[in-house]
Amino acid sequence: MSFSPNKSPTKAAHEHALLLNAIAAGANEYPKPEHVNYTYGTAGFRTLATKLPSVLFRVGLLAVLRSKRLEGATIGVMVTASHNPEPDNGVKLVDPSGEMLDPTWEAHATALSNCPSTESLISTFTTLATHLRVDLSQPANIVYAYDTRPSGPELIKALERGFESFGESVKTNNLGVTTTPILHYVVKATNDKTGTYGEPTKKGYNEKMAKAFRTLIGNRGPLAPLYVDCANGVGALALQDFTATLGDVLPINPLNTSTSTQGSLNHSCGADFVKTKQALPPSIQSSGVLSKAGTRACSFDGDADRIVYYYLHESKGTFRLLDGDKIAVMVAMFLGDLIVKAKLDEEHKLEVGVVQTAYANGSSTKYLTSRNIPVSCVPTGVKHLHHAAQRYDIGVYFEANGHGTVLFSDQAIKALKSANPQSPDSANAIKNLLAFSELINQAVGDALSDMLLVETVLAHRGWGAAEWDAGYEDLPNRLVKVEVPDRSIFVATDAERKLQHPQGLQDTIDETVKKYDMGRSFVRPSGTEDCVRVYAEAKTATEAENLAVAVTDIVKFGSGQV
Ligand code: G16
Repeated sequence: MSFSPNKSPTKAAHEHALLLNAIAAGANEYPKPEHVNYTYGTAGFRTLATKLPSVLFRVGLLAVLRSKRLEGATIGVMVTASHNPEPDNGVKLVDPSGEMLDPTWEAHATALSNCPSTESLISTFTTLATHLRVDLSQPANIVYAYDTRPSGPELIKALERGFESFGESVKTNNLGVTTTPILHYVVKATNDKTGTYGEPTKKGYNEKMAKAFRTLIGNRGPLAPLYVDCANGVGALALQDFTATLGDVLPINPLNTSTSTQGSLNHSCGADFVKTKQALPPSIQSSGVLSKAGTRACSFDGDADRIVYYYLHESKGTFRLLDGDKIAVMVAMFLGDLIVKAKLDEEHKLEVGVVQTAYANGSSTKYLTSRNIPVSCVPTGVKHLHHAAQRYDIGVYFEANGHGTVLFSDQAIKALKSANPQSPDSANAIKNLLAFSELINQAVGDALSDMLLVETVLAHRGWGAAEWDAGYEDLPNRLVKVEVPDRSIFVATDAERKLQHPQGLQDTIDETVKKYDMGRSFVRPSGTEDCVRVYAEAKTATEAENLAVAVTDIVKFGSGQV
């Protein structure tokens, strides 16, 4: 297909025809594979990398449309499949504030990706540009990055081909191989009109984190050494850069850093492995590094936006997990205490709230609510948690899987900056709260920033991992991935705590749950993997296991497998 630029009567029409020709040429180079249906899921598109080149080209087009629609504001594109295995890859868009793409645009991404031919892509693109009132003559600015997956560079070429269709109106900044949270940071910092968020570079990120951490640690350092499982992913590279900036306040021993060993990414290591298996990565188990009493370790996931901590019980030697719930509880309690110490005036009083998902362990929710900390429950996906957390003065959000952060509202920052300290103690608390707002990534969950947050709170409390763990005891739980022929028949509602479809399945689940002491279970389709997830918790490990098995059978029955 071709458009005729020379016959076009105006300069704009001429340029439009050139653009459509360029898009058509790119679309011919990156045709959509047949029989694949793409969905912009929990964290963008995610599937086997071999199925993604056409999607990347089309996401390139959409990123430019979004930036032009927002008068040239910088949009981010991250190529990663985070916790998924190495043959998968994925892509997601980042809005100018550093947050996930506006959900109303997800449908446009899905529509473009599923156009079966070059003609339908041109037609959908043109309709979108008109309906969304995009002025194509506006400039566009894009910053993009990718993780260490071997498929990354080829997919980046397809993405760039999308940008290039628009000629010189698009300015791009390729950050290269970097973590998802650093990309979010750079997007936010680039668009920050006040110029106070930080320099929009990797160096700016490292310096901002290191400065806030040093302020908060004060003369408490050097801290006890920490082992960090980098999931053989990009977190290993980011950690190396960061420690070079930080110096020896926090001695870090990186583990699982083989970013170029084929097949090693997320394989038997990383945050998702540890959380799902509730066990040490075998490499850490066999190294014996955790056997010395009081030693703590943490695991990042493949793109370093999640973190979980763990240690071995001093006398029993058993594995003890300190997951996203444990982080949220410790951090919310600590920030709450700091607010009390800050002694702010009545009209500047600040409230800490916590946002969780259905995966949050029942014990964590009970612990928070019994201490009058407001807790809200939202569907899985950082985009949902982030928005809910923005409703609090200080909103702590964490998924149990270790994905989360703490948001300080503009009012909270203003209140802290304008506060009149009543004593040296209150001045110190105010100073520390402001330093936390610098240390914690305000755009998205960030393993490195969260690690520094945890280390700071432990240092201030004078705690080791065991003291942190002592707050409450998790209810035993099990998370199961169930492969079904078509996960789209499973539709969840009520913050994903209930199944709406297939009809009748929820009643059967409810009947089953009743048979278990303190039982709770829910089922939802994954938005990142081709499976349905079953979560079960109960009073004992055996009951949690049995409940998970029973609900898994119900899911298999509902999907027509038995
Ligand atoms: C992504 C999302 C998380 C979500 C996880 C699993 O994490 O950002 O919010 O919890 O997927 O989602 P699902 O259960 O729908 O597959 P990541 O670390 O893979 O980007």
